[in-house]
Amino acid sequence: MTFDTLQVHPHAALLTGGQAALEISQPLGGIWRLRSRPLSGMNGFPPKHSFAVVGAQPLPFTSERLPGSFQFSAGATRLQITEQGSWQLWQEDRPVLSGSGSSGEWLPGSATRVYRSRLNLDAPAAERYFGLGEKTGPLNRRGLRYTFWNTDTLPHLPDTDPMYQSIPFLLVWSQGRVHGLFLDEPARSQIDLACSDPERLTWEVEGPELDLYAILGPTPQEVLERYTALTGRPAMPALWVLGAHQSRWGYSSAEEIRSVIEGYRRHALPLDAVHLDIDYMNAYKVFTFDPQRFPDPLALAEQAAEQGVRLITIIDPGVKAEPGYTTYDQALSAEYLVRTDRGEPLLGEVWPDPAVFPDFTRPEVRSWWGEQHRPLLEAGIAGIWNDMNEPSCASFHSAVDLSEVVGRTLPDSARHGTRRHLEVHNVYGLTMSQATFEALERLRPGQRPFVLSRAGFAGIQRYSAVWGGDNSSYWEHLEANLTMLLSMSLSGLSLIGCDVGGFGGHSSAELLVRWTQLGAFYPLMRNHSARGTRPQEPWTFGQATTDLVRGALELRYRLLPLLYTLMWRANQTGTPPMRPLLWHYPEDPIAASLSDSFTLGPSLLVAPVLRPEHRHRAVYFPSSGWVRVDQLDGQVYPAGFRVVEAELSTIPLFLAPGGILPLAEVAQHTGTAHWDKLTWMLNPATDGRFDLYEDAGDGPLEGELASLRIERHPDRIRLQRSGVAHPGEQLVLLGLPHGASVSASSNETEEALYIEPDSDWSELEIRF
Ligand code: MIG
Repeated sequence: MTFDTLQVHPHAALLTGGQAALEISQPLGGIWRLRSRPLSGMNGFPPKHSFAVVGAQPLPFTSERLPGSFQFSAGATRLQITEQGSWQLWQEDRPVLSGSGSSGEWLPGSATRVYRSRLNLDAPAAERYFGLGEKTGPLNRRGLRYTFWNTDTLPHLPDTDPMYQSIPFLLVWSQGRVHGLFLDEPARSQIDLACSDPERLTWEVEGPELDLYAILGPTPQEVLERYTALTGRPAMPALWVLGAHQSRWGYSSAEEIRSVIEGYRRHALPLDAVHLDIDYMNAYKVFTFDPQRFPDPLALAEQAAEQGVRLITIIDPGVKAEPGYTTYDQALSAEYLVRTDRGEPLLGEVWPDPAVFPDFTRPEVRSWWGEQHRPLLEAGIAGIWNDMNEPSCASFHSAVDLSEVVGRTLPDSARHGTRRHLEVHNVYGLTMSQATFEALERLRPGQRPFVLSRAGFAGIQRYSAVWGGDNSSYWEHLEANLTMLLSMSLSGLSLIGCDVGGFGGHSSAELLVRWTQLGAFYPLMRNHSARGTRPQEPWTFGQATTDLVRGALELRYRLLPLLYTLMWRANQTGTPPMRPLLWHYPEDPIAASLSDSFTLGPSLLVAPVLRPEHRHRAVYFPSSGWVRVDQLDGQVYPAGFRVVEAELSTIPLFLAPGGILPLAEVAQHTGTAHWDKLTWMLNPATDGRFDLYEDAGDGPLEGELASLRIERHPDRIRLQRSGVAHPGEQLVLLGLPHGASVSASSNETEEALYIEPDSDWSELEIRF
């Protein structure tokens, strides 16, 4: 290829030459977009509908022609494209990426129908690769390759690929600095991260275009802030969503739901939501209840509400093809269904059999689907769980060329309006969640929607929580899921979780305890298990286990002020609550390599026990001065690795120097996000600050902040509070020398200084 022509438009530059065209733009500050496609006629680029990008506000930049190349610059960044088509991007004169893109080649071997486009980047040995959303394998993905093709996979193993979601976003780390690459192509694609060639990163898309966004850092915070400005910030959940959820594939009558709630309350176990899996439906017909087993859903929801519990129903995309069933009849007559390449509605088999599939890529189908939720909301259902939306399809009644079916899904050639399934497969779940989210917003104004989705694409965070699908009750999955969740966090997702206790297989008492302890830090905490496995409600494991699980659930409820604030931060800035150490310590190569611990927010280090019978574990402190908070031991931890104790009753937690941890009282379920009584745990080794976000717990984001500030001097500490006051506050200061004198009532032990200030305090001084 040789680019010979540069056209400069107000917010884009177009390079053309030979058969290729490359459009360059700056859709947001700090983001360069490079869109390649084969040159067709004289007009390079037809308008594109992106399902992922919602936030572009093109910025001006300068374009110049130099000898042998073209140069584009904005602020401290500079992009150079040679006439031969190779790309170089610099930030403050440091190279960020170099490579090239080609588009619209025929894929060898599949001569008739498939295009291929290809990104080709240098992969210097010092680079590490993070992100890619829900993928198995280590946090650093260098040396591996992955496919983006949403797939229903059961069970998943350490190397299972692809999984349910496709988030084609990569975070590239190089000597403590990071940048992001987002490939906005929902068609099937494969990324090779220095696997086939140790010095190359390639990304191949089965489509005619290559639409790449290069997102500058240099910190993870900046990259994710930009990426979520582009693809949307995570929706803010209602507070109850952050409470404990209980689910099981197998709850099959109203009676059983009542007895689960009753079991929770009888054992004084906190609970906010119960999920109704497929068995609540009448013959797997979505938007119906079985009249025998669930005769009065509204009464059930009301009884649950009296116990502070909400109900969530599963909704799958497969619609039973049964004349007389309204949802089917309407979809058929309005032509809302995915079709075969010969034009008839595609008939497959999922839970309903035969089943048809709504085409959620079309806005009119989304609003029609949304309307179907009315009866569920009228029955008091609080949230919707979207499963099987890769979409999963087990077999076909329509005549289908099986060589066109990749995984358990629809054939590549199926039709979504004018698009082929191959082009939009990966956004099926995203658009289904969009339909659901927008319906809940519309039908229940003033309440924040709760949608939980299994499949997803870049942008899913705008609409939906996601969970990691069908894990198993293996210790290995406890650990593997943690790595996966941290990858998801690095990919713009915030409201995430995995099935606590494991979905497939039989959990053991100890595994359930350790999983609940770690799950207390998942933004979405749900115990879920499969039909045919041993029950997984805590009390089925006996009293001792129930007590241990209660401890973990109570910890969860104590953490709610922190979690809620972190979800609000995610909503404002895209910063995820669960952060691998690399987030705050990108310059520390050891911290950047760890995925068996993480921080919840800026300063709470969580070091879960991931192995059976282990009562100790190694913890890495990226700096000195951390203090333990799950149990107070009076120690101040130096930087580096330490082995710490971890009895079965606890999960080791540490607070960074300057760290502030707000804790609520234990509760059986959530109320509002105004915390009457708060305990602030502080590590006043250095200055610090925490802004707590509080509001009604649902509805508009019109909250207020309560701020606490630590000012550290060699011989004294000043604490200041401002904003919302709390009727009952306690301060627990850790890691201090003994013999402090405080201007408020206090109590000192070996491990901590406890202060009870007046309810209207604004400043306190602690002298040594
Ligand atoms: O074919 O609805 O991942 O959470 O319990 C299995 C039954 C379908 C898969 C989901 C799982 C759910 C199950 N579903």
